[in-house]
Formats: sequence, structure tokens, C-alpha cells
Amino acid sequence: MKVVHSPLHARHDGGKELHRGELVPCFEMPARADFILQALVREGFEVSEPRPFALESLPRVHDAGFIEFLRTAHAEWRAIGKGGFMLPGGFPARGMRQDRIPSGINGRMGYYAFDAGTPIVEGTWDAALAAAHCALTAAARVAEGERSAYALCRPPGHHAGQATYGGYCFLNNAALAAQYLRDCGKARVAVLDVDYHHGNGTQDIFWERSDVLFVSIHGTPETEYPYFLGYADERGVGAGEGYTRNFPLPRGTSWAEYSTALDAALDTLAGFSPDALVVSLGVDTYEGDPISAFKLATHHFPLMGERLAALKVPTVFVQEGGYAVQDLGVNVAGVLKGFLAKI
Ligand code: 6XA
Ligand code: ZN
Repeated sequence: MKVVHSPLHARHDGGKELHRGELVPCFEMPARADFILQALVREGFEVSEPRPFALESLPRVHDAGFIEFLRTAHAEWRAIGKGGFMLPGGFPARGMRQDRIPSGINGRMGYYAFDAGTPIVEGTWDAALAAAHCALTAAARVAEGERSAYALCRPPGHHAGQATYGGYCFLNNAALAAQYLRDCGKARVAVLDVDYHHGNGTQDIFWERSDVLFVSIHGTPETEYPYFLGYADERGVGAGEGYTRNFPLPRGTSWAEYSTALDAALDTLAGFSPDALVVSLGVDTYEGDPISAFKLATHHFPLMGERLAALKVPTVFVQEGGYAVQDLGVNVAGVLKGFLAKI
């Protein structure tokens, strides 16, 4: 399995986030990707840089105005005399207008953001675009016949919706990979999201579609971020009805309960007979994760990889969350090695 990685990820750095009432340094930091890369190189994985893609590959998934906002946001911020990181201070909540996009940069930031935990810095666009290109390159490799590929995406992507950013995510790398596979002729594409947090953005993007199945196992939104999506009764609408499936689990979930939910998710995936699979691979389900509350141990990650291999579907792995920085590499490598052992 080849690894796709871009050093440009490091351009997204230096922000603070509003975390449980305090402004703290971001948990989503460049060292995350460095530790994963080191572990994968140590394990003998071959690493390459992403291929170039036209900007036109993004509007297949994201709104054009949203893309333009992300591309120019920090330059506009600097143009009003500001520097450093940008965080929004107001959102179009219930009872407010959703149909007017403010022209000022502060209002426009609040229009597109859904939290105050996702700072934009000068290099954010370069890093987010490079991450999207990593995911598209991994998808291209699988479309060209490779059994699997891994995109070391940073910043992550699964919270980014059609026209929203948040949860450290700007462009939805997994959704872009899934759409790319569709555009290459894979008729049925499944996305399995195993990150601790619900992939609200991916769900939003494919909500009304039957050609992309979205399945997610995650901490219940009753108590866990992103709080407002990810319940079991969300199943898609219109043509998409039945093509979204959520498996929310309580804080403290250990491997035994997780494994049962994983079996149910895999049954759902197998029932769809996908031509390709995209795995949103967050390893913040790890017991040592500083912002999450499941209890998976390092030795459980290879078991997850083995189960994914049993689907026997060409698979693109896309990196999402995971903040126990020192242990990220071994946990990610564990999933990939477990997968490779069983194909
Ligand atoms: C709130 C927590 C964001 C969670 C990000 C994540 N600042 N998503 O890991 O998968
Ligand atoms: Zn997460």
C-alpha cells in the first residue's frame, strides 16, 4: 500500500481554538502528520507526493463561493490590518437569516464556519488543498487498479460540509476521494467513518444520494462533538433514504462494544456491494486520546484493519483525527498492517 503525503501540511499551524470555554493551542498540530509519517516509513511503506489536480475537482463536492472564501479568507483578514489566526465570533443560528452572505470578512467567516475551534492561518488554504490532493491521488491509484492506498491528510476533512468548515476541517478529503472514484466509473462507493467524531460534513455532502453510502461509528452527539448530527435515526432523504447509517456509542465504549458496532457497520457495507470503499480513518478512538472518550487499545487497531480487509473491496484510507501525538503512528500503522495481512 502506497502512502501519499505532502510537506505542505505544515503551512497550517500556529492557531488557537476555543476548547470547552478556553482559548488553547490547537490539538490539531503539524507534529501529528510527522509522527504518522515516521512510523509508516519505519514500517517500510513507500511514500510519494500528491499529483496536481485542477481546482475544478473541488466543486464536485463543495460550493464554489465556499471554496473562494477559503482561498482568499486570510488575505482579506490581512487587508483589514489583522494578522495571525482567524476565528469567527457569530453564526447564523435559529431565527437568523441564512440567505444573506455578509460582505465583511468577520461575518462571512461566521457564515461558513460552524465552530470557533477551527482557526484559519496564512497557510491554511495551501495545506488544505494539499490534503485534498493527497486524498485525490490515493483515490486515483485505487481507481487505476491498486488494491489500497493511504492518504496522510492534514488538516483532516470529514467535518467539512458542502459549504461549511469546522472541527479542524476545511475541505472534505474523504468526500473528494469518494466523488473521484464515482467519476472514474465506480458505480457504488461506500464511505466508512471510524473517527471518534461523527463525520457530519460527509453525511451532509451525500445526504440525498444513493450512489454513495455513508456509514459512521462515533461518540454519541448527546455528549460528543459535533453535537448536532450523528444520531441513529438520520438515514438520508429522497433518493438518499437508507444510504446514511449512524452507529453512535456512549463515552467509555471499549473494544467489545465497539467491535459489535463495527460488525453491524460492515454488514451494512457488505449489503451495499460497493465497488470501492473510502475509510475516514481517525484514531481518536484510542484510549489515550486527549479529547475523546472511547477505550480502544493499540492492539485493537490491527483487528480493525483485518475486518476492513474482509470486505474485499478496493480501499482508500484517508487520515482524519487522532491527537495522542506520540501514539498516532503506531495506531495508524496498526490498522494498515492489519488490513494488508488479510488481503
Ligand atoms: C472540537 C473538537 C473537534 C474534533 C475534531 C475531530 N474542537 N474530528 O477530531 O474528527
Ligand atoms: Zn475526530
